[in-house]
Amino acid sequence: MIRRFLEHARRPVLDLDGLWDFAFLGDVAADAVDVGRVRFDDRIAVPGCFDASPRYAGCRGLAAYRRRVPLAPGRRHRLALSGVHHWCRVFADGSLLGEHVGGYTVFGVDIPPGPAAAADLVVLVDNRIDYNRCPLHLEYFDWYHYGGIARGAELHTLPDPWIESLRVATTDLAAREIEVTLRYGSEAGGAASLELAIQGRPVLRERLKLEAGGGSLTRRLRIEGAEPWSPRSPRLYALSVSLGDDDLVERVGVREVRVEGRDLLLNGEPLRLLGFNRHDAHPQFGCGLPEALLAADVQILQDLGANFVRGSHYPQDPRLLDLCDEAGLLVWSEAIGWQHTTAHLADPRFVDAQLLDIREMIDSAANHPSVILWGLLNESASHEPACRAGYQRLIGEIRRLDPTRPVTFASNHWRDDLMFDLADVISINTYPGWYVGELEALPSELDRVIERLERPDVSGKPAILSEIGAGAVPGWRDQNRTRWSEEYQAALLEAVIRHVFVDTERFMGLAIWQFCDGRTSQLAERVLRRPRAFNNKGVADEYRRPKLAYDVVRRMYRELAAQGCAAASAPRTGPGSRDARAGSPGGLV
Ligand code: ADA
Repeated sequence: MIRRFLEHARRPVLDLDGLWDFAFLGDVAADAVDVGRVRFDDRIAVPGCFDASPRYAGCRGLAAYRRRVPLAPGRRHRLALSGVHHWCRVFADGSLLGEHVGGYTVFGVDIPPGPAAAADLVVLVDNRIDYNRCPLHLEYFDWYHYGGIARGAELHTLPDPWIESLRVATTDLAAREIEVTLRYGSEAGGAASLELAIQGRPVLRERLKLEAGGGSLTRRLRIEGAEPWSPRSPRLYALSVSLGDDDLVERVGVREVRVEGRDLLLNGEPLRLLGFNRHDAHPQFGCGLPEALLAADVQILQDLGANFVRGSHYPQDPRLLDLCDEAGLLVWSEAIGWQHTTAHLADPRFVDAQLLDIREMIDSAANHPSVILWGLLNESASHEPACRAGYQRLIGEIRRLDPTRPVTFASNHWRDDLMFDLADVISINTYPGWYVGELEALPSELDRVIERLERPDVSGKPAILSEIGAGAVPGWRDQNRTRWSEEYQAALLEAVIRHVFVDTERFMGLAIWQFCDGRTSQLAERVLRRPRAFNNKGVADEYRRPKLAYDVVRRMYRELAAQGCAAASAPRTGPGSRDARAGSPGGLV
């Protein structure tokens, strides 16, 4: 399933997770493949990544997935796919239905009404790096690009009319008022009933006249007595919408996020974000993580005392966002990107692919109350005047699609960034004590960043230290406490948290790089700086086994959370929590 709950009680939806017929075709062009003649000689799991399995480890090429599905003759069907990496072409009984560029997002491909009662769905999936065909996944990025149908698949039988999309936003927190915008499809239009219910209780009933070809409608309603959503009380309400014979269930968190001066306010309370950067990655699952692992990652983040996670560096799995909604974990969701250049920002193909990624990210993630920030273009050339038009275009699209959330981008050009005026929140990536300077100089290096944040162009905005950290090869303990040792990483992160949250107060948030280790690119110039061909800056290894730094960060984050910082999550100390075993955390200072 694409979400953690059933989105439809009436619309027929077939969950296509499970084993699909599979064939790895290798270095062939998709145009040269006759999908009706592919010899499917294997089976592979969806969700998942074929190149995370031993048999296809490290393979790059074209792969074919096949699944025979029942159809309702005469009805329109939609194949919903989540996270296909990272280019695909979709067929039904050999007829081309469509193709898609970019992994990490949810998209649909329609099967037009016809007489057939069943069909062979074939998805050609390609994990080769090809800028001309897919400019979003590039080899130099500092993470490994797996291939597959990574996050799930469903087959929807659409009634007429059908619900195309649903957007929910809090419009008046005090009045507990939400705005519901529904886009619908309809072949011929005509009369249809509309009903909205909250927690099963009808709150709106109307008889509508729908436009032929489809349209949209917006309604506002109050959830009387609703408890606002927050990290301490992540209260969700089921909103059921039915239109004609179709329906859709969404979960609503009534909450408001906005910038006020140097604060990021959640329901009027200033936030202090205690967080991590997290990649979707695991050695055995690639970027196609089972729900149980997503749930475990959220539990670990809570155990660490975190209330915030940056989904670096791409749109997040809807199942993870559902888990964050339930846990009260705050999320920075960003479009895919990594150190893009002026050439990329000047290339219409790149900008168009970015616009698609942004649109699909927001369509899929905008209803999640846990998502409090939109980001894009991680560490790209925001110090180059030639990139301004690109930044304006992409940030403008984010604001057009969702004016309710603040926008930011992680800059590694804090000295000479030219785009800070376009962001609501200033986010800085910097690695003193790792890439530059020694650990002893870290506080003074951060003070230079803070001085920059006092300059008039940014002094009135919230600031997040969106990346900082050090590598530690798992298990490497070193009496010399040198770089790559667990001791060095623990000492550096202690210095970071102390300087950011005890010695100074300019940053309202910190996202440590990173939650856990993850495989990176196999490019020689990358690997030579990445022991094991992994990014080793996790406070845990790739199997989520804690390093020395884990308990250091956990103690300090929990202490900060316990100091009652606004809206910080209450770390779960349920049975079996590490507190029960490790004793209460020592003092921060
Ligand atoms: C950058 C980048 C991260 C990662 C990190 C590192 O800040 O945004 O994705 O590559 O550096 O580990 O060096």
